Amino acid sequence: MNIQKTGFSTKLIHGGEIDDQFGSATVPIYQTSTFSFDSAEDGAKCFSGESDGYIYTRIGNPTISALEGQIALLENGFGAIAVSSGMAAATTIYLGLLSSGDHIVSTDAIYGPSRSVVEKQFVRFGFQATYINTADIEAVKNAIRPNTKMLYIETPANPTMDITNLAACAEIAHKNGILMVVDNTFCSPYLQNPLDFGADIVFHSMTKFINGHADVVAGIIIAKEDAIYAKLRNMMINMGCNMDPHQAYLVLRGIKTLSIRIDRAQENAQKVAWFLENHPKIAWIKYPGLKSHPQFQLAKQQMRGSGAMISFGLKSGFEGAKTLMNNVHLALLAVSLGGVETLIQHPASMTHSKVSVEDKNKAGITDDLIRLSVGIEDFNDIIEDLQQALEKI
Ligand code: LCS
Repeated sequence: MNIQKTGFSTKLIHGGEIDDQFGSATVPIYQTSTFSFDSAEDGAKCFSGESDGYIYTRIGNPTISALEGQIALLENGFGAIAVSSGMAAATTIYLGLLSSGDHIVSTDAIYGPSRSVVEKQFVRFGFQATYINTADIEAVKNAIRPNTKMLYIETPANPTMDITNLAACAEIAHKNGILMVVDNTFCSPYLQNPLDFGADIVFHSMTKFINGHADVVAGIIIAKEDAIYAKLRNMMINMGCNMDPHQAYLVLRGIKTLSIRIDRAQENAQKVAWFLENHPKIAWIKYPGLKSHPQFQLAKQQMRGSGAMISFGLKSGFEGAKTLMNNVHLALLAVSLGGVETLIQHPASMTHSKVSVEDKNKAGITDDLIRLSVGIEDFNDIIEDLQQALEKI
C-alpha cells in the first residue's frame, strides 16, 4: 500500500511503521545510546554519509526516525527533526537559521518563552526582533527591514486566539527572501498544514495535541526542503537537544488517536464556547468556531476545524478569574494544553509572566484573559463545572 495516498487517520495508524523482523504491531523502543558497526569500513561510511546506518542516538535512532517519518508525512514536508521539547524546536530554529545582526518579525502573542528567549537571551548574540499583530498584514509588510531573515508566526496565537493569514504572509516572506516559520502547536497537522500555504518550516510542541496524554514533553521541526532540513538537523545534533527513544515511543502511541481526540475535543469546545458566549458574567470570548471571532472566515479557509482552545474575559476581571480558577473541580488548574483533560490557566500571571506588562497589553494578553484547553470528557460535565464555578463570582 502507498501510505502517501492514504487518508489522515490511516497515516496516524500506519505512517510510523519501520521494518521489523518479528512483525511487531508497534514500533519497538530501541533504548540504546550507540550502534555497533559491521566493520571499520562500515563505520567510516556511516560517518561520511555514504551509508545511512545508525551511529549514535543523539544523531539518530530507529524509534525516533519512525516518528520523524510519520510527522513529515502528516505535514507534507521533506523531513522532520524530533527534539526534546517544543522550546528545543524553537531554539534550534532560531540558532540554526539566524546569525548576529539578523532581524525577526514575529507574532506578538506567541507562547511566552518563545518570545522571551529572543528578547532576554538571544539579543546577546546580536539577534533583533519586532513583535507585531501578524493578523494585520499591513503591519507585517511595514515591519520588514533589509536585515529581516525570519517571519515567525503562531496561529492561532497563544493565548489571544488571533489568526494570521498564512498564504498572505508566505507571499510577503518570499517576495523579500525571508524564511517563514510557523508554530502549528494549537492546530496539530490534523487541522492545519502551514507548508501547504507556503511556509518553509513548521514546528510543534508535541507535548500538546500530538501526544495528547499529558505524560511527555517533546517537540518536532518539519522542513519543506532538504537544505533547511540539513541545517536544522545539524544544529539539533550539535546542541544535543535530541529526543529520547522512550519519549518517541510514547508519542508514537499517543498520535494514533490524534484525529478522534481532536474531533471530540473541538466538538466539546464549540459547545463550551456557545455556553460562555451567552453567560452574563463573560465580557468577551475568542474561539475560531464562533461567528463573533474577527477572523472566523479566515479560520475556515486555512484550518480544517476550530480546535479545542478558547480564550475569554470576565466582566469582573482578574479578581473574577481567580475565583473561577479556584472553584473549578473537573478542569485542572494547570498550564500546558491539548491533552485529553480540560485545563484552565491565566496566561498573564502564568505562561506569559516573563513578557513585560507593556508588551503583554500591546499583544492583547490582558489581565482578565483566561485560557481553556477543552478536553474529551462529557461536555455536560465540563459545562456544569464551569457553571458552578462562575456562580461563585
Ligand atoms: N509553542 C507553543 C504554541 C506552546 O504553547 C508551547 C508550550 C511551546 C511552543 C513550548 O513547548 P514545550 O517546550 O513546553 O514542549 N506551551 C505551554 C502552555 O501554553 N502552557 O504550558 C506550556
